[in-house]
Amino acid sequence: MSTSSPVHLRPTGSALGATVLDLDVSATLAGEQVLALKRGLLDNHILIFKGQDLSEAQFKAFAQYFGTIFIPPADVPVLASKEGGATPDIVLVANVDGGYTGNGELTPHSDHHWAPQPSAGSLLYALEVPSTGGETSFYNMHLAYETLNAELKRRIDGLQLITYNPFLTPKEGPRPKYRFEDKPLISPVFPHPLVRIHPDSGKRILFLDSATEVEVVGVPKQEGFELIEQLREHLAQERFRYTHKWSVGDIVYWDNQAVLHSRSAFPAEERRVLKRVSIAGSRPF
Ligand SMILES: O=C(O)CCC(=O)C(=O)O
Ligand SMILES: [Fe+2]
Repeated sequence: MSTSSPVHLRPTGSALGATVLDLDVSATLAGEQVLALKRGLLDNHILIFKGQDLSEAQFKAFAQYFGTIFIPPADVPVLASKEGGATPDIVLVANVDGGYTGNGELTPHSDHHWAPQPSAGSLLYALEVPSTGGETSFYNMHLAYETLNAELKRRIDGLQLITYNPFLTPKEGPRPKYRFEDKPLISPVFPHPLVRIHPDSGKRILFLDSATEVEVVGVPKQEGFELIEQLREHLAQERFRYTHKWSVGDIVYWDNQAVLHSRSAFPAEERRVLKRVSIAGSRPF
């Protein structure tokens, strides 16, 4: 049954994010409600829904108000890709039951950054949460861009960045954060602007993560490395961040075109079970 009560948002008070008050997203939503959520996401970059109880079909149906489900090209592996490249619509993000990502820390990243058309957004739905740790932090990358000094903005506007696919590099050993060697390319690479324009809000976004191996196109290696180090130090600041402490029934919907997210570690002997749906995006510009 559709309902047309207005959508109320309560900002987190941090650099980004708002909680959507009293909305059951298992139901068919009214058009005005969906539009209010889409606008709310543009303004706040992440939306938090509390106390949800959804079947997988209901979770997918809710997510699909915001777009079709992300499917990478067969030769661009991502989290949960199977042999041959197929991906599930719903990714089990869990340290149990055959899920992905284990219980360790995850560094700040934007999902599918290395793909030709990275996902526009992702939704995580919490089913089981640990007593401590396993918090997810989100970083406002519009604010991170806007707070750079004018000279640095001028320097990076117009640069292209290659983010190398971490699912095509060896899992063992230290992972480089910048590509110095002219290693043979083991995958198709898709340079994207280091500063992208958000396709819906028009805001400028620093489109760089914290730790994946990257390379600034056409810039000498040492200079590119130092530039990226400087930007990574800048973006990690507390003032750009909101940290979500999960409760069972929470859904967080974030805009991969505007934020990074990271996760703190949690005890291996506790269960943490979330389900994720990612929404298709367009080529960054
Ligand atoms: O486990 C989390 O909190 C986040 C995992 C993650 O990066 C993702 O689901 O995209
Ligand atoms: Fe992620």
